[in-house]
Amino acid sequence: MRKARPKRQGEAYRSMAPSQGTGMNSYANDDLIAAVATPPGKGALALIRLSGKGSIEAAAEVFSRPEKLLRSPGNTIVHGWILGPPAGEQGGRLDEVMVSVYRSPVSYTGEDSLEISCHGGIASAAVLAALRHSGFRNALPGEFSFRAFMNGKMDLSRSESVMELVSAKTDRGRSNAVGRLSGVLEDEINGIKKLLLDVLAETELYLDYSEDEADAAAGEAAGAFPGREKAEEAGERLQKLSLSWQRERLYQDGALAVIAGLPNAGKSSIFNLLLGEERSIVTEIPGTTRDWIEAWLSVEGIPLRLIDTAGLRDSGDPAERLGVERSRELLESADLLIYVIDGERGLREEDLNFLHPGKTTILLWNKLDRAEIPEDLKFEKKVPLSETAQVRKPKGTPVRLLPFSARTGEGMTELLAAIAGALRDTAGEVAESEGPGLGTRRQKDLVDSALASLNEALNLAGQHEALDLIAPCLREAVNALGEITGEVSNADMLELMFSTFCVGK
Ligand SMILES: Nc1nc2c(ncn2[C@@H]2O[C@H](COP(=O)(O)OP(=O)(O)OP(=O)(O)O)[C@@H](O)[C@H]2O)c(=O)[nH]1
Ligand SMILES: [Mg+2]
Repeated sequence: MRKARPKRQGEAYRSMAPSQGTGMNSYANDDLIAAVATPPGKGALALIRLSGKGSIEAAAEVFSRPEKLLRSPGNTIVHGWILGPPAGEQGGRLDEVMVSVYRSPVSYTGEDSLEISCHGGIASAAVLAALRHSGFRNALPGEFSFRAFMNGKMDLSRSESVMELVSAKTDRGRSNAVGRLSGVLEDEINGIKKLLLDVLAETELYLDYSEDEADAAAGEAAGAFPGREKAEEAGERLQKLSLSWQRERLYQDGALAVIAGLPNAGKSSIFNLLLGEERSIVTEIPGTTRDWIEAWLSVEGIPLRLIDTAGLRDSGDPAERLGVERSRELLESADLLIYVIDGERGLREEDLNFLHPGKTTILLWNKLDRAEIPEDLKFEKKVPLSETAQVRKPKGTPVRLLPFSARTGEGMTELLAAIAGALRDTAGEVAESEGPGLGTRRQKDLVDSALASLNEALNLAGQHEALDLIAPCLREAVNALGEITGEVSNADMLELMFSTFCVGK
């Protein structure tokens, strides 16, 4: 278990000017809050979360065994019924529940809290209504996590990872978020900050000398910037963190891959094979697919939005023409193009017209079971198209030609590896590098801002500028890092951040 930070951040927050909309339900108040934390709809069980000073007493008012609840120590569970007005034939019983009791400060929010396990669907709505009657208001999105942050239970980077965790699309995305939740990023940021604070302390030591001494010190340190090595190490670590964002984003948000090609090439067959189900209609008639069809899948932990499109050709049929138009639009926005060649018919001039220079492309030679790749087309992976296919395409289009058969499944392993490889390449060389990574755009912007300030400090030092010019840059870098963990924060930023969370979190 990590130790909670001793400082109660809420005090500082509350003393700040409140944000404009100090509406009744501002985050910065001590109301009793309640929310259903499980998804809405029919379900065997639902979980209602409650928090706030006095929440156990307020919940006891609608509980069948109030004394038992009031006497319960923290981290215990009490069985009973939620009672609701108006008392009906069942003696006002609304639902049979199990109530977990947490006592401050040992709870997620740091406040007295409860979790009510009730029945799902309309039962949970009735329980929530009864709780509102006894003084709870509906929690705002992310309000439980907001209170956890305010009460020093976790830093901002870990609060953000809670949201990343519940939105993760693949196991890899989940595992990256869990790393941040367990404090990997917080530790790295604090480590870098410690280096910079050391440098700053040394710098300020020189500044604190009287003028004469300062001259002497400056003479001694001529050309030398105290703590340069530490500053450079901090710079390298910040750079690594900044680069990690592309990798993390790939695993969080995923990428768009579009399967395109001439009619009848086997696009829908390949789409179905990748999904492992017969989602898209396959026939031997060219022009079968009209509307594009999409599905999500995980390729080596990368969430991939895969789209099957209408075969590209000029058609007199208005519906097919519209389908082809959509295919072209999708092709434009794709991160990756999986272009399918009908091996039986060979590579045609039309195929080459549809290949996008500059677009990362995997070229599939499909129907390998019927036709081998002709000798003159056997070009190596990643060879610029223009050199091999003798067409007027700008050089540099990375094309990988893979032999494939949707009928036999040959080439499937290679295709999956090529998709993951191509996407990692586009996410930058560092995609596979290990170490802590950034989880949000906010963190990335702050790391970049810290890096810019630090580089400025190093530049000034390189030009032998006075230390009192360098010190403010270092301080700015330290402040930017403090914003990542939430040590330095402002009310509007916090409300904006937590409002993107889901209700009940
Ligand atoms: N022998 C063989 N036939 C294939 C292969 N892949 C697809 N086919 C056949 O080719 C025909 C067209 O396949 P589809 O997957 O519908 O092709 P498509 O590219 O989606 O076609 P449109 O939607 O019309 O653009 C079907 O009869 C498939 O069974 C393959 O690898 N080998
Ligand atoms: Mg099709």
